[in-house]
Amino acid sequence: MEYPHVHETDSQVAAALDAEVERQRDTLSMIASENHVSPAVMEAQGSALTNKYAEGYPGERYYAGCENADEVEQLAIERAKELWGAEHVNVQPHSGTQANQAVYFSVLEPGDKILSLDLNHGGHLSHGHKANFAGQLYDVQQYEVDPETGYVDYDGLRDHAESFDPDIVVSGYSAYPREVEWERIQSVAEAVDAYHLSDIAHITGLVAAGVHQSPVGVSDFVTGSTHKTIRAGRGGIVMCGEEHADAIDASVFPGGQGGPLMHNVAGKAVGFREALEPAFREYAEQVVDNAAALAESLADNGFHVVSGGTDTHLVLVDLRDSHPDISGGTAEEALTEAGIVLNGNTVPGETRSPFDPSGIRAGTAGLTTRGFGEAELREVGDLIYRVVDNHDDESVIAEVSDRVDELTAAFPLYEGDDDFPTPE
Ligand code: DSN
Repeated sequence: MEYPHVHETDSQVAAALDAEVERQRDTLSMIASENHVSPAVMEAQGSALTNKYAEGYPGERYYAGCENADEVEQLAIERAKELWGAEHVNVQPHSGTQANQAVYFSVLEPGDKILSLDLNHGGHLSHGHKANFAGQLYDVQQYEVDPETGYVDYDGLRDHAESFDPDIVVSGYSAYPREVEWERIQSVAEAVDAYHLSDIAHITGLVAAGVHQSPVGVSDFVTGSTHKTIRAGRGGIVMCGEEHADAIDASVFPGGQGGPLMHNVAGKAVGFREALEPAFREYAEQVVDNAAALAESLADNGFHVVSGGTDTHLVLVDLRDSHPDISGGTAEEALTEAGIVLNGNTVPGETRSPFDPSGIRAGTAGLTTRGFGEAELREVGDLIYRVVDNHDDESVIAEVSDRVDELTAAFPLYEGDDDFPTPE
């Protein structure tokens, strides 16, 4: 992965771009929201479509010269419909948060009520945290996971919905390791005459591959991001039934955004094309098997794994039982030094600040893209425990770092065409 023209024009940015390729190659990328897209997706994202303004939708643009933008956006839409089975798809949101914004703007008025999962229990900022526009514009109350099991407290959610009478119920999460019972939450939303938004940002790829149940056709709105487990170009997506199509489109543009980022829409189209290949289903299954192996290894080592395991691509560890004196931030720092990149994360019943929380969250989408299997993930679980348990011992960190070097060398990234097979 080389940037000869950037080198010619701007040596400072070129150096940082090169360093980023090296960083991704030489470390274990385990931030649960990240992945490594294919060179084809990268090329599309770096294409001439970055120059094009295309406000509007295919066939109905406000500017001339949109015939190629139309082609690309239409392909992205059709492929998304095939992947997720949605009646209507909007591929223009710049991110998952913008996708959620489009849904809120389409059916809520300021002051309306949102019922969503608490951020500390696995929710997302855009589900109504007070630091986000959603928490500032709307009246938000939050449900929680069961403190004993770590699973969504579905009965508590029903009681809460009956007392709060929300206008929209939000399901789908950012740090929740279990499959979501979409239909159960839909029945709660119906019982209180609320809309239901399912945000599958983290699990778009697992749902597309059929590895997880789909909320499409169950919930009123399904949003997602397109660069996590689905491994396409960066951005967001909204899916809904035909009855909401016009409102969603108007809410994305002109309601919430200006010109679409057509180069990213091209990256989405190419990534969706890749995800339609049978190999993608194998990839998604391996992501989940790898996460289960990681969870088992972390638990066997002595960590408290929230909910006792995982059904998804991610594992959440609450450090308070095994390492009460170590924060997620301290663990994150020591692990980064060893070449294992994940994030400190809040946990259910959080007692520390979100800036230095009590847990760590790790995902397997990126390592699975590199070719890691369950044996490697079990070893990575051992390495994570060793580093956290010896977070201030430089010799242990150096030893783990050497092993990370061996693992990354055995599973190369962005080095040759074999890393990312071309679809037939
Ligand atoms: N920042 C993403 C995550 O890590 O979950 C979501 O926006």
